Amino acid sequence: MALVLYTGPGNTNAFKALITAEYSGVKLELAKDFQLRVSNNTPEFLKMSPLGRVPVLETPDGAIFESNAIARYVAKLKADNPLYGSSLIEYARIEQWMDFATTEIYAGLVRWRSAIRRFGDICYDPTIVEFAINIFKGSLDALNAHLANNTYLVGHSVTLADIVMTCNLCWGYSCIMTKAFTSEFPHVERYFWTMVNQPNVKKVIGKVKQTKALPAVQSLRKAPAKEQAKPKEVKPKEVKKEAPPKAAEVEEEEAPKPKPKNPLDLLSPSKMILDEWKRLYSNTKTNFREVAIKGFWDMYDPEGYSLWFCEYKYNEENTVSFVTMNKVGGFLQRMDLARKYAFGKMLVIGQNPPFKVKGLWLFRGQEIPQFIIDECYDMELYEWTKVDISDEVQKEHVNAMIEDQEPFEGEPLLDAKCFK
Ligand SMILES: N[C@@H](CCC(=O)N[C@@H](CS)C(=O)NCC(=O)O)C(=O)O
Repeated sequence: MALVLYTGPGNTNAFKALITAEYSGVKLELAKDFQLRVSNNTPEFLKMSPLGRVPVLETPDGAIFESNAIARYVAKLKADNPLYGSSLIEYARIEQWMDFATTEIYAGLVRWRSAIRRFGDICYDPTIVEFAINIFKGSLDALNAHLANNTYLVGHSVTLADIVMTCNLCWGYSCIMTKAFTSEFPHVERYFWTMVNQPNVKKVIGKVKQTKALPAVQSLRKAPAKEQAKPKEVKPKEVKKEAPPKAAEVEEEEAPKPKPKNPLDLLSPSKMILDEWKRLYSNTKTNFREVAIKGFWDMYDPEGYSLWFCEYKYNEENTVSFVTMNKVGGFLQRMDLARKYAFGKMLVIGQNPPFKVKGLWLFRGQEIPQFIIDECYDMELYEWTKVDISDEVQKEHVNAMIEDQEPFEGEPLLDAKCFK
C-alpha cells in the first residue's frame, strides 16, 4: 500500500514530510480530491486525526498525524538516513532544534499572529502584540547567533532539523515576517534563503514570496445582524482592509496574474549584448587581460549599462571561511532573477578572518534595478558605489575584479565567484 499524505495545497506543515521524502528517496502520494474544511471533517478522517487537522499520513500500519511525527517516520524509512546525523549526539541535537523550531519559532509566530486578532469581545491590545514580538525576537536572536557560525543547524549538511525549521520559518515569511523585520537577523536570512533554494526543498515549496506587509488587525467577532443590515457604514475599502487573512495565506494558490514587463526591457536598445560578454568571459582561458578585459571595454556601453562596486557592511562577522563563502553563494543564487540584466564578480578576500567580501556588478540601466533591490534582501547588506569609468584607478580596480587578480588589495583571495 502506498503512503498517502492528506493535506490542502501549500501547507507548510505538509512540506516537512514532502521535503523529507525528496531527501530520502521515499515516494509519497497526495490524497486525491482532498478539500480542506470538508474532507477533514468527515467521521473517517476524524478517526485518523482526532482534531481533524492536516497533514495526516496513511501508512500500511495505520495513520499518523502531527507534521513532525510524520516527517520523522518518513526519514526513518531510509536506513541510516543522514537526515538524522551520524552519531547519537547529532541525533539529539537534531531533535533539540526540531523542538526549538516548534516550541519557539512556530509557537512564537502563532502567538504574534494571534495577538493581532481580536477574539470575541476581547479588545486588541498593542502591548500584547509588542510582548509577543519581543518573545519571538528573543527566539530569533538565539537562532541567529547559532547560525553566525554554522551553515546548517547540525553538522555540515541538511538534516531533519533544517527541514522542520525551514518549513516553520516559511510560514512566518509568507504571512507575518516582513523584510524590515527579518533583516534584523542576517544569519537567519542567509540560512532561510539558502535552504529554500536547495533543489529538494525548492521542488516542494516553489518560490517563496516574503510578505510585504503585516496582516491587518482583524476582528473575528461576527457583527450583529442589525449592524450587518447597514451596509453604508462599511466602506468597501474598509471591508478589504479588515478582511480576515486566510488560515495561512501560503495555503491558498493565487490566481495567475499577467506578468508586467520589466522596465529594463523598455530601455533604448544597447549596443552591448550581455550574453556576448558572458560568453567571452567564460571562453577566455589564456591572455585574460588582452582578450577578455580588452573585449569588455570594447563592448561596454556606458549609456545602456552601469558598473557598481559593492562591499559587505558587516565584514567583522565573516569569521568562518565556509560560512562566508556560503553566504556569497546564497547571494548569487538569489540573484538568479537578474540573470538577463546583470553580470557580477564576488571576491572573498584575506588569508585570516575576518574576511572581506567585495564585488563588482554590471547592471542594465544607470541605476541598480529596483526589482533586484526589492526581491533580493542581500542588496542592503552591501554598500554600493557607482564606478566612475573616467577614473583610471577605478577602471583598473574593475579589471582586477573581473580577472580575480591576486594579490587583491595586497591580500590573497579565499574565493572568487562569478554571476553570469
Ligand atoms: N501541530 C499540527 C498542526 C496542524 C494544523 O494546525 N493544521 C491546520 C492547517 S495548517 C488544520 O488542519 N486546520 C484545520 C482546518 O483548517 O480545517 C501539525 O504540525 O501537524
